[in-house]
Parts: sequence; structure tokens; C-alpha cells
Amino acid sequence: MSEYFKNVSTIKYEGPKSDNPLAFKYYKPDEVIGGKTMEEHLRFAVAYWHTFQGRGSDPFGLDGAALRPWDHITDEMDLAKAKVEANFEFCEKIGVPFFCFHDRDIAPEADNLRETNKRLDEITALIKDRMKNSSVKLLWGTTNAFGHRRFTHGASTSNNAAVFAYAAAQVKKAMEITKELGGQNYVFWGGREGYETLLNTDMKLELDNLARFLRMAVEYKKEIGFDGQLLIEPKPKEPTKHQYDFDTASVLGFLRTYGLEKDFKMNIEANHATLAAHTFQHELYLARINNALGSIDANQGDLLLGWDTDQFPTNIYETTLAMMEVIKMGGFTKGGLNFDAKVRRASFEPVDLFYGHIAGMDAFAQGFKIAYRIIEDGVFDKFISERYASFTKGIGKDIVDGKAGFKELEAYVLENGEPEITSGRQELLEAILNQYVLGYK
Ligand code: XLS
Ligand code: CA
Ligand code: CA
Repeated sequence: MSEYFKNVSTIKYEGPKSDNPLAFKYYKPDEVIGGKTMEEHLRFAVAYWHTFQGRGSDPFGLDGAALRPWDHITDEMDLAKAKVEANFEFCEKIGVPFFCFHDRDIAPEADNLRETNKRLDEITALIKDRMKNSSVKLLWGTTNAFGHRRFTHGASTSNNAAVFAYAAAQVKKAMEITKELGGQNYVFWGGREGYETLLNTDMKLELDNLARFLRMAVEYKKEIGFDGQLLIEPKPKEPTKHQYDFDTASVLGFLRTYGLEKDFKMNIEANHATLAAHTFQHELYLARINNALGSIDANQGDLLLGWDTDQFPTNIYETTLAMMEVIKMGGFTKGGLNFDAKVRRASFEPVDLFYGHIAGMDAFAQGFKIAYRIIEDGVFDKFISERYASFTKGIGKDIVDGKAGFKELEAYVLENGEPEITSGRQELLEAILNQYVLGYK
């Protein structure tokens, strides 16, 4: 067995003052908070595609700049096997308990589906074998039905039924191997499920087909007894101009239109939230109150750039507000925090993969601890419940209880006159949040 990251040993917690770049400053996996360890709360995952497939390429440098310890391997399948080893070594050294993959990340596509599936079987067996001597598990599997030329017009929303069939065959297999590897979720990210122009698009048929496809997935999941959670990952744009799964609200609407709302939850990605002109917390909150928050793709975008930069999350404000939502939902069950994040093109050394993950894990660990204190103290919850107190008594209670209609409300106004309104205190609340984030509370 080769060792790929020879210069890095197991990453340990050394505390916030440590100068060791290969140590955690805040993430202490076995620290118990609220009856669970940090590792159990945060359920971190490594994204196979960025960490082991990413080449640091961009539209102006397709070859990429990344240097990787498996670069010398030329045979495609040998390379795929090497990456399995590298994945386990990486996860074990950094102490990330889960990983996530697309079918095509773990095994390269062959000339036809039969051969491709054989390759998948071979690599799946290897992963399964490696799992026997490891505590590293599969958080979720998914399908890459967007990279290949055949998916130019989409997969389940393609104009071509044979492409729809191809995508279905691919999901079938990817779901089977996800089950085989004990995957806890299966993700549907829209890929090219969207459109560029209505001059060539039958949007109604495409949406109906998307629903048909998802229904088939639900049926197949039951048929094979896969007990993982199905997740949809919203994204507003990129690669297509109009992605059908724009954001949480549109996905919820879509699922309800087609009667699929009981079968799917969301996988919310931070960068996709901001591309949809929402905050990360907005997306998480909306999913949570609809009992649809499944899992998180933990990254961050760059608000000065209008695309999906998939950076490692380092913004403590964002991780704090995100973890408040996770805590309020009662913690993850099957989901977790998947680092759908890539090191920058200029961070091309293998050790940068460790720095990226350490930065993200520390930022979420810190965010979690701050969020926990905020929720325990109840400072914002108390403010919010007082702000809405008018709905707990009198006419407000009648509205909530369905006892008042327009006539009663008119009578109320005629009797009581102009309402007294109160300050929203946003600046004060932001200053209090600063006290928590900076550790004074
Ligand atoms: C792309 C998505 C993708 C999904 C998995 O923008 O983030 O990577 O997470 O297909
Ligand atoms: Ca993602
Ligand atoms: Ca993304």
C-alpha cells in the first residue's frame, strides 16, 4: 500500500494559540458539547471530486496547476485505485469521518455503460474492502450526469428520451453502489437540468420529466431497500442560465406540485445560496422550518465574483449562523458538513488540501461553539419572541387561532386606532452577535 501524503501525519488538536499549520485550533473531535462529541455534531465529509479529481483548472488553464502525489500514474484504472487509497489516507490523517463522490469520480467512464459499470463494481469492491479497516464512511453518493457530451441538453430534462434513459441507468447504478457502501444519503444536484432559451425549450415537458425521473428514483430506492435519505441540492445558475432547482423555495414548490415532498430533503450549499441572492442562513432556515434540511455542502463563495468558486469556508459569522440552524433542527441525523470546496489554483501543493480542510473544520467547529452559546443563552430567541408577542394575546391570538376575519379586524382598528410600533434593533443585535463571535460572551 502506497502512502501518498508522506510529509503529513495525523492532524491533532493543539488549541487556538498553536503555530503549527498542520494542527486544529478549534476542532477537538472528542470534546463533548450537549451530550455529543464535536465529531458527532459536525459530521465532516471530504468531497472526492475536488480533493482527488480537482486539477486546479479554470477556463484559462484547462490543464490545471495542481501537483498531486499520484500524477505519475498513467493507467486510468490504476489511477482510480490509487485515489481510493489516497482518499482513505487523507480522511484518516485529517480525521474526517465521511466522504462523498459522484460515480465518475471514483471510476472513469469506459466506451459503453456495461464496461463503465464493471469498472464501478471493481472500484466499489476496493472501497468496501478498505472500509473494513477504517472508520471512514460514505455520507452520500451521486451521479455525474452533466460532464459527458451526451448531457449537453440536460439529463432527465433533455429533449432526447434516450438521454433521459441514460441518466436513469446511471442513477440506478450509482444508487446501488451507494447502498452497497452504506451511504447515508443520495444527492440529486441539477447538473444541466435547466435551460438557456425558451425558443427551443418545452419547459412544461422538462419539468414533468424531471418529476417522472425523481419518482422513478423513489420507486427504485424502495425496490432495492436503500434506506438513505434522498436529497436535492438547489442551485440557481451555472451551468445553465435557468437551473430548475433554483433555491429551496422553488424546490419545495416543485416537490409539492408533483407530490414528492415526503421523499426528498435538501442539501444546501453555501455558495449556491449566495448565487441565488440569498444568505446561506436563509436557505438553511427555510429548509429547516419545512422539515427539509437534510445535509450541507460547506463552502463559501466570493461575493465579488458572480460564479461558483467553491472556496473552503473560513468566515466565522457564516459558520455561526449556519450552525444555529443545524442546532435548531436538533442536529444532523443522516446529513453532515461536506466540504464541497477546492483549494485555489495557486494553492497547488498537496499540503494545501490539508490546510484547506483544517481551515474549514476549525471555522465550523468555532461556529458551532459560538452558535451553541447563543442558543443556550437564548438572547436572539428571546428578542424575537418578544417582537412577535402581539400574536400571543388579544387580537393577534385571534388571528393565529383563526377566530378573526376582515370584519373583526376592521372593528378592532376602528376601536383601537393607530398601532404602536417598536424598533427592530438590528444594529444592537449585530453588536451582540459580535460579542459572541469575538468570544466575550
Ligand atoms: C455543483 C454542485 C455539485 C454537487 C454534486 O455546483 O455543487 O458538486 O454538490 O453533484
Ligand atoms: Ca455542492
Ligand atoms: Ca458549488
